This record gives sequence, C-alpha cells and structure tokens, in this order.
Amino acid sequence: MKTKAAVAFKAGAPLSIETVDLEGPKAGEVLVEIIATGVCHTDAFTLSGDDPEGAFPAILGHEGAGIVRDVGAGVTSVKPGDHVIPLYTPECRECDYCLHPKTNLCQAIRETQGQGLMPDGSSRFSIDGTPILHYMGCSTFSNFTVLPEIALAKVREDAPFDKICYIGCGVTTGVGAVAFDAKVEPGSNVVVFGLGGIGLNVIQGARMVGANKIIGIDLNNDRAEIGRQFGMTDFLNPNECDIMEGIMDLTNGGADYSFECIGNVNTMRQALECCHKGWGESIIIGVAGAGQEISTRPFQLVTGRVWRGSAFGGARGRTDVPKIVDWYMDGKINIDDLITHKMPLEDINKAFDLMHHGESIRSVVEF
Ligand code: NAD
Ligand code: AHE
Ligand code: ZN
Repeated sequence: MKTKAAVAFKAGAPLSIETVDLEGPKAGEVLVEIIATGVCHTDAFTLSGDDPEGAFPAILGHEGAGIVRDVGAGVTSVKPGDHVIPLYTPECRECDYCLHPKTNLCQAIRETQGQGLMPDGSSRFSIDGTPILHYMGCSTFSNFTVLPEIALAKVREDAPFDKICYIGCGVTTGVGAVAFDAKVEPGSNVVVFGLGGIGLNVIQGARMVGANKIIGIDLNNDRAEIGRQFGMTDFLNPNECDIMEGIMDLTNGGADYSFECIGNVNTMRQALECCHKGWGESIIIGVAGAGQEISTRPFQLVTGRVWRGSAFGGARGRTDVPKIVDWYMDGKINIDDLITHKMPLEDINKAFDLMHHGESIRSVVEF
C-alpha cells in the first residue's frame, strides 16, 4: 500500500512529506493506522545527527496512537479495529529482561530496532524500491506503519487519540520515572531539571505521589507558570541565581530525588550533586549526544548519593500503558494542558521549530 509520511533523508535537514510504499505485516506483525503523534525532543536529537544510532533515510516518530488495520500470521493479542499505542520499549513477556523484576528494558527485538529494521532484518518502508528505515520500532510520522505485536499496547476505545498519543513517550517517561523507577515516597523533596514535555510530567508524577517540595529548574521563565499549575512549589532559573545554593536552602541540605530532563551532562552533574548526602537519588532521563560523558567526584557516591537512569519511565508497556490511559481518563493526570500546539503532517517541521524556540511543551500532529 501507499502511505503519507514525513521522511528524514539526512541529519540536520527538514523532514520531507512523501508518498511511501509500505509492505503489509508479516508473521507476528501488525499494520496500524496512526491517528495522532507527538513530537518528542528525542526525535529532534536523532534528526540533529547527535544520536549514535541515528541512521537515514528514516521515518522518525515514536509517540503515537492509532487503530489496528491488519494483522500478520500468528498475531493473537490485537485484532483489526483495536485502539493501540506503539511501544518503543516492547514487552515480549518471555526474554530474560521481561522476566527480571528490576527492568522494563525488553531486549527481544532491541538489536534490529536500533538498526531501523523489523525483527526479520528488513524494512517495510520504501520509495521507488529504496528502503526507508524504521525508527525506534515505531515510525509514527507515517499515517500507516507496521510494528511487531509485542510493541503494541491495546488501550480503551473511548480515550482520545490526540491526547493519549503523548502516553507513548512523554507522559509515561515522566510520571513513570517517579512512580515506577524512583518510587518517590510521600513527603520527599524533589528537584526537576528541565521543564519541557518530560520534566512537567515528572512534576505531575511527584505531585501525584505526595511529594513535599517540588523544585523546577529551567532557563526559560515561561515555564514557571505551567510548572506551578502542575504541582511545582518553587522555580529557579540558573541565569538568575545560584541554583545549588537555592536547592540547599529550600530542602534543608539537598534533594531526596532529582530528575535530569534536559540531556546536558553539566546539568546531570548538578542534579547528582544537589542530592542529599547519605540518601539522595538522581535519575537521568535526558539523552546526551554521541561522545558525551558524565563526571563527578566519586566522593559524591561514596557519601551515599545514588546515580541512576530511567527509560520509558520504567514502564512495561503492554501492562502499564493501558493503566496510564485509565489515570488520564479518570482525571488523575493532566495531559490536555501540556499539548500546546496541533498541526497536520504537512506542518510537522513547525513542531521542531516551536520546540527549539521554547514555545511549545508538546506539539501533536493529527493525520
Ligand atoms: P524539551 O525540549 O521539551 O524540554 C527541555 C527543557 O529543558 C526546556 O524547557 C529547556 O528550556 C530546558 N533547558 C535546556 N537547557 C537547559 C539548561 N542548561 N538548564 C536548565 N534548563 C534547560 O524536551 P523533552 O521532550 O522534555 O525531553 C527532555 C529530554 O529527555 C531530552 O533529552 C529527551 O531526549 C529525553 N527523553 C528521554 C526519555 C527516556 O526514556 N529516558 C524519554 C523521552 C525523552
Ligand atoms: N539511541 C541513543 C539513546 C537514545 C535513548 O536513550 N533512548 C531512550 C528513549 S528516549 C525516548 O524519547 C531509551 O529508551 N533508551 C533505552 C534503549 O534501549 O534505547 C544512543 O545513545 O545510542
Ligand atoms: Zn520520546
């Protein structure tokens, strides 16, 4: 079949709207009509050329929601008409990782996914016979896409696609990092570095679990008001104050938990070092480019601070994503106010411009 898609032909260039050939689903695969997709900073990161796994030409996008239109042989967990959210972190429920209680990082298809290929080592997308790569196993910047069955969460049918697409990455990453990975206790003091599409979800996650102080850090003062709306108690701008001093004063000696939601190795160090001696934990969510490394004095760890990371909020997608959709539908989390812009696929490059200029929290593309 033919599908409309935004194609990334090379790093650093705008996406190009193309009619792409799409092969139908093979065994264990599913054809999904994407109805809406968010644009995450990770899409911009890969498009910039900084992603060591970035390969082109590719169809980016990993924050979508849509409807199953066809299934390949042997598919049993979804059927045509089902509403689904694509999962860049699949859940096969069989690999050593899925069977281990401490991780959500299913490895069943990780190798081919990182190469932009389906599990059989080929691509379903092409233009004039030239293969176009998949991205993060999702390629949601295409109106139709093919995914492995294990990379689809089936969700309730009354949930709006233009909102729940954001659960495909940003919402789950932020709220899940607090609830599933860090397991922040009520009364904790929390610091969030970067109040964008991820950091604001960390803030609402921290409020949901009953945190005490929720301190937001951003260079953009426009983020103060929306941060407060989502539960932030204090805002610090590194250009206007010494944030380390500010955090120490507000928390009586350091954060119980900090979350880095920028992708900058300098703020990652600050996020660790603002943690309370003896027990503070810093969780890295931000993704840093090829060649970047983090550093700190080992004494920071010797004296009890913990450095760790979180991918997709620690969520096991097929199990947890439908629950997060319920949280949204039950009014426990707010998604609507974080979606600041909507556009058709033809205007997707505007979503990247808005992000780079700090004007959007989340842009959602509707097909
Ligand atoms: P975003 O662009 O929406 O937000 C980034 C925020 O950081 C902005 O508000 C910006 O003003 C602020 N910022 C930038 N530099 C800063 C600095 N030096 N000090 C303080 N604030 C600064 O991005 P996003 O979509 O929220 O993504 C954030 C990061 O999380 C990215 O690196 C993204 O790739 C990563 N991410 C990781 C996961 C995961 O599973 N680990 C999932 C999604 C996104
Ligand atoms: N490809 C990059 C790493 C990118 C990365 O860390 N991705 C996160 C999700 S970001 C979503 O917006 C992730 O899930 N990582 C775990 C994994 O297995 O990719 C690189 O550095 O090579
Ligand atoms: Zn993302």
